Amino acid sequence: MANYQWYPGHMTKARRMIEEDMRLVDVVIEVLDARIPYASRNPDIDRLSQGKGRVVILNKADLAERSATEAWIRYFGEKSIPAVALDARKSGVSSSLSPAIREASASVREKLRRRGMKERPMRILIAGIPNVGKSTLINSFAGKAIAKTGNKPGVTKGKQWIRISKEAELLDTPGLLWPRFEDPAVGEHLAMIGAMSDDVVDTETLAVTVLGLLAERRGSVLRGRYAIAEAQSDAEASSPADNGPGRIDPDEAFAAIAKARGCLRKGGEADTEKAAAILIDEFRKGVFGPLTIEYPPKEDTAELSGEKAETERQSGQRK
Ligand SMILES: Nc1nc2c(ncn2[C@@H]2O[C@H](COP(=O)(O)OP(=O)(O)O)[C@@H](O)[C@H]2O)c(=O)[nH]1
Ligand SMILES: [Mg+2]
Repeated sequence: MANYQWYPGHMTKARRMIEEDMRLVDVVIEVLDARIPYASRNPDIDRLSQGKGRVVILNKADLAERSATEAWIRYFGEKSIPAVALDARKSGVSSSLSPAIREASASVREKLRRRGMKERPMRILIAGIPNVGKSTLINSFAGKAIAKTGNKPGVTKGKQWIRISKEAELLDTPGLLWPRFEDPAVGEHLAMIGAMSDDVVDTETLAVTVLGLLAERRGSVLRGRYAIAEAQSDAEASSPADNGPGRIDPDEAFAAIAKARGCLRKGGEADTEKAAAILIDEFRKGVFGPLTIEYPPKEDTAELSGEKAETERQSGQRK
């Protein structure tokens, strides 16, 4: 599990290492979490990977909504970055990725040709913020290919390459990137999926956020799972957004979860803190089904169903 905090020294080291690795490669495969492709994206990646072929992987696509992932693929496609949805734990990763890698490396190959250099395998770096599945992806790639090509004296001292096909080899260590810091929604979304150290976020605050998302998007599953009663009155609702049919009072919800799971303190009182932790954990495991937290900016909402368009509006995504 990711357990990191991005204090400045940490980030400086990551930046130095990735800049070093970038010099060695032709193609950068940027791994994102398909549930939060915006929050899991490094803010400096465009600058860092200038002149390189680019591929985006929307990983953990098994935990995201298919239609939203397709919208993200179109979004990156419009920026001329081939994007591929993936479950990095599954087999067949290599064949799902090869067309995108070929597409991304076309201009690099062309450049080599123009300079009169001979054909060689494209060198690839897998990069991303912690916990998006970089190591899993490398293992899936390597599982098939395995043959490490060894050090390349002079050029890539200390670096191991994994030959994945006649045309491509992969740097065996991933490039670690850092997330955005300036946007508080980013921190929240990273915390929701567990891509952030849990000791930098308050469990109950996070659980209220998760509860709000689930109430809005998976209300009946949520109620059914923990036997949470429908809110009787919304007289005490503090904002219009709380007034909808999806409204669930957090205190009542955590009490219900505690009861459903037998979380009691010594005196027999409901342990709502434990209930909050259970909710977060089950959400992260995907027990509420595939759920995308971030949609692409100004995706043509006419294409989405009314419900999804509404969801997009309500969840306050970037315009
Ligand atoms: N559901 C799901 N889990 C994944 C996927 N890829 C990786 N994981 C899990 O995500 C966690 C982090 O993966 P890891 O490869 O260590 O991420 P890294 O920090 O980017 O190297 C591990 O528990 C993986 O099993 C995926 O496509 N789907
Ligand atoms: Mg790793």
